Amino acid sequence: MFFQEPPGRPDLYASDEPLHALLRQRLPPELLQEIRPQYEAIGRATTGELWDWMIRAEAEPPVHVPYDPWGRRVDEIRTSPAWEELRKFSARHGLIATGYDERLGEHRRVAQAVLLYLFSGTSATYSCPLAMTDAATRVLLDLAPGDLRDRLVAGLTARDPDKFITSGQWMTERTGGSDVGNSETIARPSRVVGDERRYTLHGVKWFTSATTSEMALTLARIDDGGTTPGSRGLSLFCVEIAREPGRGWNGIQVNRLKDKLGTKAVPTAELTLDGVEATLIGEPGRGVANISGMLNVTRLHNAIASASGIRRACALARDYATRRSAFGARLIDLPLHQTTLDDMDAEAAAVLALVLEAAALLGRSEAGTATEAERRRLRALIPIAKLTTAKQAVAIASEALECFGGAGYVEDTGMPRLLRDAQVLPIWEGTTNVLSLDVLRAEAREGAFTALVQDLAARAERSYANVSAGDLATLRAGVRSLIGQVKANMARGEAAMQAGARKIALATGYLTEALLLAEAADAEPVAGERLARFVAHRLRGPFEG
Ligand code: MFK
Repeated sequence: MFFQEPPGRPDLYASDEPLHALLRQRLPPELLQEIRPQYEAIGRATTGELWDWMIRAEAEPPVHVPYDPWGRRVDEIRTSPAWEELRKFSARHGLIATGYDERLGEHRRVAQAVLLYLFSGTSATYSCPLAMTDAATRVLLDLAPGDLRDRLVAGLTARDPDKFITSGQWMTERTGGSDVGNSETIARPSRVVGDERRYTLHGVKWFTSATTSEMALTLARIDDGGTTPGSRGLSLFCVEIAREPGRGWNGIQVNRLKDKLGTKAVPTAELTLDGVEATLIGEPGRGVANISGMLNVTRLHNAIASASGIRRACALARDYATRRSAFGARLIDLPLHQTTLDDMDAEAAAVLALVLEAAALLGRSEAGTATEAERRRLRALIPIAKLTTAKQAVAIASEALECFGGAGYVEDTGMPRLLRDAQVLPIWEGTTNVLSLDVLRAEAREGAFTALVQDLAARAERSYANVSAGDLATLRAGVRSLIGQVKANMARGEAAMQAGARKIALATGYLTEALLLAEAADAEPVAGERLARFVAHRLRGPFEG
């Protein structure tokens, strides 16, 4: 009797050749030598404990216990022991700490991005609390009163699992997740403690991710006898969540957990804030501007999660193709299936190249070594990287399921989870359309898109080893066409610019990926083959060769 062999558990570091090449390109040899054992350890864990925790955390989703047996409101959220193991693993491997390790200078964000990239896809979306934890760290370091900063940052960046804490991000209200300016939560002044201005918060937060975190950043409208409407009335607050065992949370009620399409292990809740105490961060009325640093970090994390999910999907599909036979041959030996897998791998490499470029720019910006043009380029690249890679993550997850045939559609193979978990990536942290419009605003405010396109144009004019004349011509034509479309939209006015923003943003994302693959090809012939595949698959129309 025939039984199909399931896919194996590929080591996601050892088997990732494009990553090895990019690491050689991006990190100085001595730093790479120092950090490589961490990458190898996470790669091994993707074949072992991470994989097991991922399965267990998904199988034991969070449970909300509103009352104790005697009727007291306790609002406990119980998560799987595996979720806790993922927290400890994150601390031990410095998944947040590395991004703040000053010793690494401008390389800190690339070094960290690779850790996260290796971890994320096998983490049951523990990448979500990590994204928010990283973002909170950035905001507290940049804006928080000294006492609050000193109290929390050490925990957020701890490598010791006993000291490591995580942060939530409570931004979305019933009024919507994109148009944050309509938020209704009110902040009433309560007291001053040292250098901290404390308020009590009153309102409903409709989506709060990783709700079991020890702290959260949130927005509220200060009411000191009246409130200011719109985003100019919103201020940023830090809630330190005091949970007394068996006695609920101070001033926070959990209305219910969200029943989501995917990310089943992540505790996402609807909360009523009923007088919870919070500390003001930054100037009153600057809440939306003050969360922007946070959004840039979480959006980069989102792109990393996309790259990681894509890579895992490709690795599983390729592994399966070595085990599954049909029409008298292993799938891996069937030319059309081989082409499909190679195209997927080329796209995975392109996405990773884009993610590491954004991480490199963020690292340079934070270390103070970025030029003014690089800072502006980063401002446009982050939303473009987020929106482009998220769309690719959904497409590749879908393709990977198809590579498994019917088994890809059956829950207990674990494959459907790839697609469900990918689908959140274009939605949270700014949808494709919201981010495309963000690029327009970044251009209007600081010429961010111009800086990005100038860089692309300069890259397209270079010559590259291992890149065919035809591919280079396509890239050059792509940049010219992009500039032409932008000019045409501008000439037709604001509505046309908005209507065309998504197409422009995605085209810019794909072109950036392709030009980064060209750069990689300079050092490595096989990257030239990946570029050729990516150009044929993504940049040329269906009737072009
Ligand atoms: C694996 C990864 C996991 C990630 C897990 C995350 C789970 C958490 C789930 C969530 O929290 S999902 C909710 C996420 N929500 C969003 O991402 C919000 C999406 N909406 C936007 O981004 C809108 O564009 C925005 C709310 C910012 C629009 O609001 P406004 O009030 O119309 O903003 P406006 O006027 O454009 O900008 C206000 C200020 O912020 C300006 O500064 P100034 O006042 O100094 O001029 C802007 O320049 C600044 N700003 C806005 N966006 C910025 C920015 N600055 C830098 N970077 C940005 N991205």
